[in-house]
Amino acid sequence: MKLGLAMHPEKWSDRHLAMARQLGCETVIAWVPFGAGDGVWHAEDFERIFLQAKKHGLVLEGIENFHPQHVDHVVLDEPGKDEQMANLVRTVSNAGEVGIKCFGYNFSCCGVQGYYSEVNNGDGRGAAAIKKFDEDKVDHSPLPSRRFWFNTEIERRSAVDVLPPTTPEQHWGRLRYFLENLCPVAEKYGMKLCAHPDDPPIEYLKGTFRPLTSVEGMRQLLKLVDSPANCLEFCQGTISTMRGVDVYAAIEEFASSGRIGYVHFRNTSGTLPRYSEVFIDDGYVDMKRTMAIYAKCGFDGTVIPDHTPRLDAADWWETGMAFALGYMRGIMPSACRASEAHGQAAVGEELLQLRDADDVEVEDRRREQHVGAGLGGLREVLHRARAARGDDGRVRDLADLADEREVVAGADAVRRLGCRQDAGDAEVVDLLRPLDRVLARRRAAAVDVDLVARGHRRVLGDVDRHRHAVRAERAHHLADHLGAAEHGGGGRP
Ligand SMILES: [Mn+2]
Repeated sequence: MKLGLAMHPEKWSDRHLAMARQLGCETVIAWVPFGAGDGVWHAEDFERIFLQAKKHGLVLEGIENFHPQHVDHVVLDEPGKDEQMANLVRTVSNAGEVGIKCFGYNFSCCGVQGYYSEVNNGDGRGAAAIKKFDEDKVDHSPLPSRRFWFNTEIERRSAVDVLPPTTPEQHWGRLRYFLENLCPVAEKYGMKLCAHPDDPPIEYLKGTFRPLTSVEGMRQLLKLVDSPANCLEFCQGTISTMRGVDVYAAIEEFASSGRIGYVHFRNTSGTLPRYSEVFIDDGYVDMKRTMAIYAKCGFDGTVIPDHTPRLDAADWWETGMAFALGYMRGIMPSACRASEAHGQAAVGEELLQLRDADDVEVEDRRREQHVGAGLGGLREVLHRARAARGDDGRVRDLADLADEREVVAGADAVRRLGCRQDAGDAEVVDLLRPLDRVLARRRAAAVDVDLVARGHRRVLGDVDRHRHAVRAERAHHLADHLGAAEHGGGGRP
């Protein structure tokens, strides 16, 4: 699991990125990072912020939300939706090119509405201002067309029209159209398209149907289009306000399914019909218990703080995020804090180095893939090691922790090997020794041998392929050399 921070474009800065790393974050999520532009977000833009995050030791793990002007015709089923859809495919593909792993979205006509008291109410702890919701106080009058999604003012939309009502059939149909077009391209890049549940989770708001207001709705979404890219932006805060929800069971179900892209980690005072968004340690949900469930289920994505009450601080957002991140870091089982993310960060770094090099060749690209697959195998081993832990996330057996470290060391070794053209056979064997040790220990303990062996075999297979490539290259050089000598040249061509 990785600790991360989401940043709105006005907060995206070197200073805040440095702050995120200092507070223990390993990843960062960029919230609607760019303007509407020409209707597409481009790879150069994604790359620019990816590199900026990297400069601070952070991986840009995800983008949260499309620009409202890139998606409004699709969500509202209006003329121009096909052109928008084609552009969305390009945007997702461009993000995939840069290696961004999650793309969050909120497929909602009117977004977040109905919170009646956000500032200066003093109803939170120590008279902090908090967001409050009461179903009886919601204004259901239709929303001006201009204020599509999240209260965003869209100039080019009509100032006089209102958003028409929608039925469940209409809305699910639009969502299917959206996912059927986007999932294939996201899948190609191993990217997860992550749906945020409808906040507040009431079925109809301002006449428009909202599909993701219950656990059943989220299940239905995942069944709507059968693709590993069809995932959730698991807003624990919103989910914990759903009517009659068992938030712990919901986490267990979705985290086990592998369909959570990343988590919004937030607490609330209760469920519908009325609740408030209290401090992370002040709500009805046992946050430590929820964190342990993600860990137990092998969730290895990013967990970010979500909203914060307004504190009496020079910068309430910064202070609120720092408080939540410290709390989250404190309750995150230590064994699943860093290791894997470091591996991923390192791989990301290599990709960048390779891309930056002038002479990136096909063989380099192929080697990247092999190393990536090898790391996939190691991750599987790590998951199993973690699954052997207790519900409280504590390591049951010290040997597990030792194994984990060795697997990480093995991953590093394989990664280094991937960077080196000239690694010899002896060196390869040497580099894989940590994995052999894990395998031997697991065999002795008769635990998960098959799985560890499978991961191990995958790594060996990758290394083998790499070795053949190196050998072939050497043979080629040698032949060239001999050929040159035979013809009296003596030197290398
Ligand atoms: Mn959220």
